[in-house]
Amino acid sequence: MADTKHELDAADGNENDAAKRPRYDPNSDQGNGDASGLESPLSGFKTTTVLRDSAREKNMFIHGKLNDQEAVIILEKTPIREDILLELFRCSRLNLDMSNDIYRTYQLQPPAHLNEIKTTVICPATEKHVKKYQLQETYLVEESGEDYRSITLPYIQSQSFSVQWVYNILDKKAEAERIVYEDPDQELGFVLLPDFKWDQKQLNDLYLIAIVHRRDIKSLRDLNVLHLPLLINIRKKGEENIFKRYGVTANKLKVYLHYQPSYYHLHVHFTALSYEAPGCGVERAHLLSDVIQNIQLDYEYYQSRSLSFPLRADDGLLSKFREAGRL
Ligand code: G7M
Repeated sequence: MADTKHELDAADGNENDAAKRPRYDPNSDQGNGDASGLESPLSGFKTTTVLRDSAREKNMFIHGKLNDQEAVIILEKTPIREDILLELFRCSRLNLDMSNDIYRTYQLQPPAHLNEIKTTVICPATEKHVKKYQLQETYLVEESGEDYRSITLPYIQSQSFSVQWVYNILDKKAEAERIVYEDPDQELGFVLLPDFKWDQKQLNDLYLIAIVHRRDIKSLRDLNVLHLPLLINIRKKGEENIFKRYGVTANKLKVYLHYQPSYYHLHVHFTALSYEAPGCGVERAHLLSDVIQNIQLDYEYYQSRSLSFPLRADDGLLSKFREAGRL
């Protein structure tokens, strides 16, 4: 565990270095900066609407305008870490709320650096981003191989999110300092790095993604026997390197692909086994080990089998399934 702690501290160090850069520019690929001593880059943000919030998950998704551009901001309170407890109890102010017999409740006001809110900014945000974070009714769709070719594929070719952020990672134009491991082989290789949902401060919500170097595989649907070496390589080296860096063994990991994914460039999710990450339910997540075995049993499993997935009420793909009489 000592190693793990060391690595997490090291990761923090990298983030702090990055945070020393002077000014946040919402349009720059670097996209991060330290607000200390400078006007907050978010001070001009004007809220249009709160798309979603959860008291239980302690997060809020907000749509608004940042410097006249459409933006989505995600605010999320992060878990309390054991390693900050000493400082938290020593250095915070305590305001008593109420006292009754042996019971007392307080408002504890920690020093600013122990009271951070993880903040994700998407700017300029497209209408699709806004919809993605809005609370919506969802419907389960069962897509046959033929449905994929005649309905889904033409739709995603015309509509899907840009994967520029993925190419920036592969080309080392963004997040290069966050890469945990890279296998540079252009056929079998991939880049493993923290998902931007993970702040890397604790292991219980560990979340990394492996992004393949190949640019011709959109999703699970494209995978066949020719891709087995790639998938086996990702599983083996992904697990090995997560163990090396974080001390988390393969039997404490959930390794899976989303179908449908949000971004149509093949990537694999590695999360802590006990962490209920968004999108890890049976209606969307496909365990990598199942995917490998299914293809070993039937080389064209993912071209021929029906796959089910949820679609939101306002998703254009749902309308396409309706128009085709498939709902
Ligand atoms: O499988 P699906 O397409 O739904 O998942 C994509 C994953 O990529 C999600 O878990 C996102 O949190 C993650 N992600 C999305 N973006 C835009 C970024 C990014 O810019 N950097 C990193 N590191 N992860 C991202």
